[in-house]
Amino acid sequence: MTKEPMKFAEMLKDSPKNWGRWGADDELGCLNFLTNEEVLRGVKAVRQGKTFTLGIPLARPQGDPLYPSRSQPIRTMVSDKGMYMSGRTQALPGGCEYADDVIVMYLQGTTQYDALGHVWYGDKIYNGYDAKTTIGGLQKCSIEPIANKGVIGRGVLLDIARAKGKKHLDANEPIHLADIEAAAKKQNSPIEKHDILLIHTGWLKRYYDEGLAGFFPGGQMQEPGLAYSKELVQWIYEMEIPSIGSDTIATEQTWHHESGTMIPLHMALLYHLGVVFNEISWTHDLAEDCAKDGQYTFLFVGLPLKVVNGAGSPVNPAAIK
Ligand code: UVW
Repeated sequence: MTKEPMKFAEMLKDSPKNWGRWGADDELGCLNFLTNEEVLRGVKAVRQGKTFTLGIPLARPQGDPLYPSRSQPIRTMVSDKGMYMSGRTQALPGGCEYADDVIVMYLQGTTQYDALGHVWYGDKIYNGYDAKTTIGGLQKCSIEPIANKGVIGRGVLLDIARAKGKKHLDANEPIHLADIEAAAKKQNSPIEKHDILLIHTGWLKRYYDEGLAGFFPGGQMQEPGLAYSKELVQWIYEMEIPSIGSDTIATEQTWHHESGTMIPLHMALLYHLGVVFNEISWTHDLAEDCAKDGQYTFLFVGLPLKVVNGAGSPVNPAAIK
């Protein structure tokens, strides 16, 4: 990891910023682009009624794909048949018995949304709020405003793996603007202003097919994904893209080798522009279907939980074609 935490200040000094664009009290960022008209544009993309849920299985006994510093979700039964059999719990009047369980997990520990206050450099978070507002819980730019609004609009799947003729992208493989444009052209699905982008790399399927050896080659996080460039950032800014998701943990190429930084797009897009990141989405089945019927656009519905002061939230997004 870089030893220069402020490298981003220099690297991104001319990068576009949306701070103040929607007022000094904004906590929604580019979700402000998702007006009622944009929801209707998403609804118009529904032509077949096919629904794909994009959440991954949560809290499997053998573990889930996670950012390496995060621990696995723990789900524990607090009421089950055993409680009644052992006489520690009595059935309700009438005979009703029930199962209850508790889960302890990172809010980013499964398919999830990042809050706009999730990442920053220096002393400010998105829209110029003091980074000290994150202490003890996000007083500003938590996941709650995003959850209150919902991420709903026209989605487009960009099957970068298929466009490159691969089952999955390689470790550290960058996705450039030219790759996005080539995939959109190949799929015959031009990207429109305010589209919610969903990037398919095939990387997440490696976790389930090959285990940790394939997913963390050499024990390292080396995900492929969107690669930082001024050109890509400018395009996302001009296209007014509200949200980007993918089937990787970071939604971007983990390492930007040219600058020696990690996750610079979290800074240039989420932190500077307020683009909302959705991560660890199961895009495989959707991608297979899109390749069969040629329909790569859909109504996208992403509804995180209203976690008060939360830095993120689990979600089970839906793509409805
Ligand atoms: C970090 O990269 C720190 O988190 P995430 O990928 O969940 O946004």
